[in-house]
Amino acid sequence: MASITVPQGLVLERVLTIEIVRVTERAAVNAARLRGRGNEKASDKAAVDAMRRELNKLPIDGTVVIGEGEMDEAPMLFIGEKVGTKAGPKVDIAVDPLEGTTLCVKNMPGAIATIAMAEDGTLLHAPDIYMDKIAIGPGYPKGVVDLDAPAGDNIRNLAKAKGVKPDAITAMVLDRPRHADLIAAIREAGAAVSLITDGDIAGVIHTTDPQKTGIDIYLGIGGAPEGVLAAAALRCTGGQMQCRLVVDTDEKRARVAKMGIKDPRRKYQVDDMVRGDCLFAATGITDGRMLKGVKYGKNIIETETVVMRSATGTVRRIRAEHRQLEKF
Ligand code: VTB
Repeated sequence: MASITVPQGLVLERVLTIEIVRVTERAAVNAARLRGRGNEKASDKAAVDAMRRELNKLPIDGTVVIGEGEMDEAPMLFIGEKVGTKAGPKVDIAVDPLEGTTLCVKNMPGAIATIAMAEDGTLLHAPDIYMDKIAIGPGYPKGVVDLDAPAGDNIRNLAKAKGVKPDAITAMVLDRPRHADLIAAIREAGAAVSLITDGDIAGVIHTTDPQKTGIDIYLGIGGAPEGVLAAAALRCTGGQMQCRLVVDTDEKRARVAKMGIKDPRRKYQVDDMVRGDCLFAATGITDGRMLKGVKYGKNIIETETVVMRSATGTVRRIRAEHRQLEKF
């Protein structure tokens, strides 16, 4: 019988892949109970409490580096919070227990519960400010798009590399007034714009499978924590992403410095935001393009999760039927 070999010295043991699925499943199920109820605070709290409880059962010595806020605001899962049983590897944790709070409370598509786990000291410590982002999927030559190039050039270069006309390219962008010029420039170049109201982690991940999602490129300004989580997913699947923090006030400059970032204008690539081995998982809360939302039956709860592992590039989709409902 062939034996299973586990690479020696891997900090993120394979078994943690299934363990983080449990974490996002619980957060998603708890948040989904409050779908469509219009209560942002309660929905967030439901996801955060469940995620924290599950994280604290894991055999890891974890530190939250991307969380619900800075310590002085005293939220759960604050940046710097220690999680896990300590009986395991030292890891960095990035969480967004309810990505797309508005989507959840309005019961609109695309709310997810998400987490990334990485080797100790390898995740970018990003403050909760804005970040300018550009992302494309795997299979393109390095540098085919650039955060500092005009949007039209990026669309044309991407189209050329894909072997299509710009009118066959679709760009995903957050629907915000700040993106009016960006959207106009993309359309001017001939490409289609797919607007989302929230949820740019999924937005970036869509670019990794354009054949299925119809999204070739993600562009625009969203949250920096979401940027790091998306980078963790791209580190597993391949693909390119460039980001830069939007540091436009003295207050933000101070927060960036406090996080230990020396150059606030730095252009980050995927490997600068996630430097080591990592795992990424997301469970659907509401139905979305990427994941189905939580379904409640009489004696069953169903969830769908995508989980990725950078060491092997494996992407798994896990549809779970939960029958022991007390655990939620
Ligand atoms: C961004 C985006 C997120 O909220 O943070 C956005 O990255 C907030 O942008 O995915 P606004 O301040 O313009 O609302 C999300 O869409 C959801 O958290």
